[in-house]
Amino acid sequence: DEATNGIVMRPGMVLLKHYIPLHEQVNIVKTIQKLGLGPGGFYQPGYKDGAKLRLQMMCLGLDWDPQTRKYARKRVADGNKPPDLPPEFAILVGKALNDAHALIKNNGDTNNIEDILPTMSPDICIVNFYSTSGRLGLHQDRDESRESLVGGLPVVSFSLGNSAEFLYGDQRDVDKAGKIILESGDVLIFGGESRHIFHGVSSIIPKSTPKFLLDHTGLRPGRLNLTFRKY
Ligand code: AKG
Repeated sequence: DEATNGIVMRPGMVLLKHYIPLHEQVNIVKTIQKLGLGPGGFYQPGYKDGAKLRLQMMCLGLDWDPQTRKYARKRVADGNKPPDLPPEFAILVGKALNDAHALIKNNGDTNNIEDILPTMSPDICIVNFYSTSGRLGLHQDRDESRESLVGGLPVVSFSLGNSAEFLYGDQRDVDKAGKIILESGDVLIFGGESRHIFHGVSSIIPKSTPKFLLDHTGLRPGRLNLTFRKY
């Protein structure tokens, strides 16, 4: 789709701006709100040293545990099974990857598109909710299967609600990191040679949720982020 407003940020890293239509954002938020209140829903996880993450988390498909850094069928903290990944979410991820491929080709890259940004069919998703004081330190996503990581299968991230200042770079160094603003409806993809970038959220921008989304969901002040992956 030529109309997709996207930016190829690095090889394998694509930002699709305002990609998810508002009515679709409403549907996603409502689904997350419903799942988030059920068993396996939102909780505030902690690290091994006892510190709490500055966000609420819910996993879909498989549980990811910040203490062991492993995926499992059940959450260690309470034995709950994570909700299944809604199929309509996976369809949106496939569509975003197709549009990212079109964008890369339009930019004139003649290499095999699957080498630059492999296709990925998600089976897991980590959902984070950041209140306006939420944040997440620079880290790599490297707990998926060996095949997924070695194959450079992308992480596909949906941003909803308040905007966030998002950092990314080759090192765990805030001063050397690039900075972008992720707004509600943006989709960020990092795969191929960008699969192992360090990334994190340095701040949430208050009162930046689109009014339509607030009015139709009653979303609490803050930001929802969904990162889809293939285990
Ligand atoms: C993660 O879940 O691994 C993230 O890095 C989330 C990033 C974000 O909230 O944009």
